[in-house]
Parts: sequence; C-alpha cells; structure tokens
Amino acid sequence: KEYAVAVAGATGAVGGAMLDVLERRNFPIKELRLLASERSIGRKLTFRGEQIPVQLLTKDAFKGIDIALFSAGGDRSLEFAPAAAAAGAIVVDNSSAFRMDPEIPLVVPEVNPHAIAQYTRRGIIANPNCSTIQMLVALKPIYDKVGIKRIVVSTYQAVSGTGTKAILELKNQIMAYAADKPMEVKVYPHQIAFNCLPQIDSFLDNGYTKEEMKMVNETRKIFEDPAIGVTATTVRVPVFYGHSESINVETGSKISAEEVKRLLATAPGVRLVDEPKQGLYPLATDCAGNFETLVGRIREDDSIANGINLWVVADNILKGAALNAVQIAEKLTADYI
Ligand code: 2RA
Repeated sequence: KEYAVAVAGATGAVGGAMLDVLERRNFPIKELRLLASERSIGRKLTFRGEQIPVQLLTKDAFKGIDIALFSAGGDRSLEFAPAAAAAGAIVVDNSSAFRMDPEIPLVVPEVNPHAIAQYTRRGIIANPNCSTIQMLVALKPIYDKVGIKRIVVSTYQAVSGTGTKAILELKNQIMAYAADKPMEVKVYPHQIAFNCLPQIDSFLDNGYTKEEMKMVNETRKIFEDPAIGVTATTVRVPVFYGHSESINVETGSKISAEEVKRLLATAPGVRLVDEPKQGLYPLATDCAGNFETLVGRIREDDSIANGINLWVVADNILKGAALNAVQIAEKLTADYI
C-alpha cells in the first residue's frame, strides 16, 4: 500500500532531514505534499529526483493526507496539527507542543512502540526531544533487565539542534576567529565558538532550563515510571551535528559493565563502540548522518551500590528528530493503517 504524506516545516533543518530519511528508507509514498510558511512559497525541494514545489501551510492543506510529519515549531503545531488530524491525517509532531498531553502518546519506537496505539485518541503522536530519544534508546535494555532508580545526565548538544541560523553563526564565528576579526553573537546569549553554554532554551523558576526538564518529564512518560529519578544539565557546545551525553545510572539491582556491553551489543538502534584503549568510543563526527545511537565508555560506578556510566552519541537531526518520526510512521503503516 502507498500513502499520501505531508511534511509541515519542510524547508527547516529537520524537515529537510525528514525528506532525506523518507527517501533513504524507501517509505511507500504515492503523494508527497511539502508545506511551509509564506516566505518559502515558490521554493522547490528534491525528492526521489523530482523537484517538488513548497505549498503554503494552511488548515486546508491536509485533505487526502494519510500521515502528516510536523517540524515547524510548537506554535505552528498547536495551530495546524489538530486541523490536520480533523482532515483524517495521523500527525507525527516533532515539536514539544503535545508531548506532555496525557491523551497524546510520546514514542521512541525502540522503547515504547505499544504507545503508538493511542494515536486514535487525537490523531496525534508526539516525537520526544532529541536529547531524550538517544538517552532512552541506550537505557531501555538496562531498564528492562535490572530496572533504573536514578539517572544523572550531562549533555553536549550540537548547534544544529537550534536550527540553520545557529549552524551559520558557529561557522561565521570560527571564520572570524581565523581571520582575527570580531565575532557576531546573535543566536545565543554568548559566543558559542570555543565555548560551552550551560543554557538550552529558557530558565524556569526551579533553576533548570526547559531542555533539562524535558529530559526529566519525557523520560518518566516514555518509561511510564513517574517514580524514576532524573536530573539533567544540558549544555550547548561548538559542534555542528551530533549530541553527546554523559549518563550515570543507579540500577535497581547489580549489573556488571560486561553484562551491559552484552545487552547493548544486540539492542535495537544501538551500535556499541567501546574499545577505549584502541581509541574507539562514540564520537559526534562518527554519528553525523547515521541512523544508530552510539554507546561506549561503559564502566561501573563504584561510588554507589549499583552504578553504571555510559557515553551516548547520536545525530540529533536524524535519530533525534527526523528518523524517529519516520520510524513512528513506519510502525503506523506496518501495524495500524
Ligand atoms: C536543541 N533539543 O538541541 C533542542 C531542540 N532541538 O536545541
């Protein structure tokens, strides 16, 4: 069977990656409708060798659409996703707009595929935040085997997570440095080149950022475990593609580093890269453009009874957004529609 697919936000970093993933995974498409804001009308994007015109994102743009992939920002999702669902499309939304809505499933296909069945409630499935997705792909096998009581995570997030303007800003700052010229600082509150900014998104009253609380709240929803302890420090680093994460977990019962390696060696969506003495460990430059979540530096944390440390890296635009959304669409077409 083939499907009519719409991509809302097609001209953005994630929208473009969605087209790339649909093509690379040969998704069965009979019609592809590209939707974006006024300023992108008239542009054409290439899909399977064809030039496809970008159309205006409106509430009427979803007639006859089976699956609508959204990555156009939270405001656009709030405005247009319900209309798309009302027109009969199943929406997979990459924004944070619906993630914590109790009626809307929040899905990582390797972690909680069963939750996809809840799409019938509102016709919307939410894609988790990129930093949450890669962490739970890596932790799911451990969670199922021995349980997890507490997660402490620090992230090192690429500028592509902010979007195309941030990619350009980092590049321009590096060029300015090389040319001994002053740097322009517009996208972030501070210079990002050669810097680490402990702020992603805005600060809340509890002293954490929205990004950090996304990791806490989304983990509890996806694992269906409101009691699990999670604390996060999310940091923007001068990397173009690929989020890296240092994760410390306290497991429910003892598990050795060797057992964790054996588990992850065959875990869905995971590539074990863990020969540190040979210089083999997950690198952002190795994950960019790839579909896997790379895991390494696996070792026991003897400062607590049942502690494990891991280093997890994934392409934040692919597995962190576009790939995860397309994998949800694949599950929908395989098991539901
Ligand atoms: C970021 N996770 O990296 C956020 C949104 N993509 O900026």
